[in-house]
Amino acid sequence: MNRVPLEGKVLNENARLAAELRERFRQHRVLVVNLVSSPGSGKTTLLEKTLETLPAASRVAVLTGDLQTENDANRLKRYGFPVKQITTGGTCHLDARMIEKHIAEWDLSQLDLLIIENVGNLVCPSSYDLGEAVKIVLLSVTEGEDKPLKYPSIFFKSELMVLTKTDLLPYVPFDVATALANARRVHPEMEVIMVSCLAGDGLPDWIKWLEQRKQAFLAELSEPVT
Ligand SMILES: Nc1nc2c(ncn2[C@@H]2O[C@H](COP(=O)(O)OP(=O)(O)OP(=O)(O)O)[C@@H](O)[C@H]2O)c(=O)[nH]1
Ligand SMILES: [Mg+2]
Repeated sequence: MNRVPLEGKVLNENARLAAELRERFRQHRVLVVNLVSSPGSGKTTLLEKTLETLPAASRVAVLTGDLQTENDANRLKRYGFPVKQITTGGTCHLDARMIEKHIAEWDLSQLDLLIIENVGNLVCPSSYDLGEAVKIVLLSVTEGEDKPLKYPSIFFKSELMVLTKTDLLPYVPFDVATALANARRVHPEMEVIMVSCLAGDGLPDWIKWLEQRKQAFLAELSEPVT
């Protein structure tokens, strides 16, 4: 009976904290991106390829969320950048409090980019603001073209859809045009990048997108407040 009011209270508290975090990230000029997808769509693999590609002097850090295990952090730590695992226990999403706690030891003035890999889930992460500037949704070609229509909230809130595992297209009945049309039915301005982390296709486009988004973020910061 108290479920709805309690849920509302939790979300309000999260929104308050996320707004504080967003302000801190803006003050320190750190672009924060929140990667969301179903389990196994290739978030960590895309991050491995990203960290492998970025120059060693890049001021980037990663938080990665899962219910259990340090597996993803261990995969990502190999590239020499600061990485922390957030294990949520049973919770199906990250929240702003978890982000605040796990960045506490980091000096934000030493960072330009913070990438958050959310818990694999297309539903719950959509409701929890983490103070990020950008949400990015990944959809792999093995999941079906209909996912944007079935889980519209996260596709609506994401600026970019990364269509992953394109090397598998010859082996699965997945129609790219239909998937893109579905994503744009939910979010007409959706940007799309197609990547294969296995073959390397599209990875330069992804890195370029991140760089351009960083420049756009810095330009937004220098605009006068109206
Ligand atoms: N064929 C193919 N397989 C891929 C590609 N990217 C990732 N995979 C595989 O997909 C599986 C899941 O990849 P992960 O990167 O662990 O996926 P994730 O989204 O981080 O998974 P969770 O963190 O558990 O939600 C692994 O077996 C990867 O090797 C790709 O581009 N092509
Ligand atoms: Mg992962």
